[in-house]
Amino acid sequence: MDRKLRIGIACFATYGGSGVVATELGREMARAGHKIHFISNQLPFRLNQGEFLENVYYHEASSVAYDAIPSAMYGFEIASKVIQIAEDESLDLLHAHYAVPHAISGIMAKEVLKSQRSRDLKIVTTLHGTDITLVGRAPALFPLTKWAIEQSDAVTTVSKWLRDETKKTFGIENDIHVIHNFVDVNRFSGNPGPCFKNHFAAPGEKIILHVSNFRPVKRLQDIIRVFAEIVKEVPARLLLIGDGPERERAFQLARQLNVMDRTYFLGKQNMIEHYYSISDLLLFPSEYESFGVTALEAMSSKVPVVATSGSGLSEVVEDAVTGYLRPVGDIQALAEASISILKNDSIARNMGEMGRDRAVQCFQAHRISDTYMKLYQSVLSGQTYAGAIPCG
Ligand code: GMT
Repeated sequence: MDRKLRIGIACFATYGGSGVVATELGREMARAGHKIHFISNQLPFRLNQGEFLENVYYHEASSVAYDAIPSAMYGFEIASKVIQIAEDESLDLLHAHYAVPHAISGIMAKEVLKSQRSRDLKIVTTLHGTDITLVGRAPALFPLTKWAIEQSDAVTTVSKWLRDETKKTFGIENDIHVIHNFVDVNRFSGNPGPCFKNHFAAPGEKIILHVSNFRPVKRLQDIIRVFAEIVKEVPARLLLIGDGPERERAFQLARQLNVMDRTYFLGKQNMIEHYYSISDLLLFPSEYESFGVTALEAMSSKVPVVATSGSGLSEVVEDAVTGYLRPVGDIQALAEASISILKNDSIARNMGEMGRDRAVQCFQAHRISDTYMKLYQSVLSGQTYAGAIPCG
């Protein structure tokens, strides 16, 4: 099908994996000539990078504040905006990223449009992780989340692990397609940029990086503990990029373990590729990750990854090849794995190269964007989607 599509994308605007994936996917499709209409309550931050983007539109859901109603309006505002844009822009489909509330809002909009006999707006829902493992499964939201998953015209998850969790948690019998996340391998190339190692480290010191939203699931305290073990053996600095609820506790622990003078809390940063390009290791000891875009960005930048086993990270990081996977909370094992990489330049280089190869072969943006496009086309033509076999 050569026809260019009109696609709405409902996603979160602020820092976080699902918003990044949604925005980068939309940009990739816009480059291929499809008209992409982003719908959110703020300009998504990856759209806000100071460049002109052809075929990209942004529609802000208006916010209605009323004292008697707490913060529950966002989902309704998105649904209303979807109805309006579906009609004004003749959308072919809406791609909802994150079940709560975007998929629910999308299905609400679909029902309204159906009742008005306006159009049959197809809804493709991508589940990202915490929408299933944390928010959507909470009893307060369970029935609505299950309804949105079951009513979507197609559902995807960003890993096999998340597909299995979704089926188990919600008892879903319909097909759920696995489409892995992706990375811009040109942007995350590991090539030197304007940021130099000596901005942070003395000659001979290693740089360890962590990037996240500092939520409890990221286990920031484990990062500080592992780092404190590492510096007993290897001179190193820790760069922490991001911000969130665990920052203060991490601060305190870094002081308590006497590593504060070697730790940089850098806050939220936009040009993170420059930090990857000076790093020797990414530390990512999450309790679980449905995927872990950060690990993939590190691999694409030739940075070995030490992460945790037992979740979607195992579909990204190849244990003993592109880094190491160790049990959640096992500080000693995570530290030993890190030290073995930091002490051996040839292992580090080899893992970095293998990570880059894997990112290029399996997780390039255009490959994944083509897969989504095939899914859209089968939804629009009413044919069964054969599914793509995820690489790796
Ligand atoms: O917790 C986060 O990291 C944010 C969250 C989000 O939706 O923004 O990330 C989830 O979606 C990302 C993109 O698909 C995945 O790479 C992350 O692994 C996933 N987070 C968790 O599963 C904890």
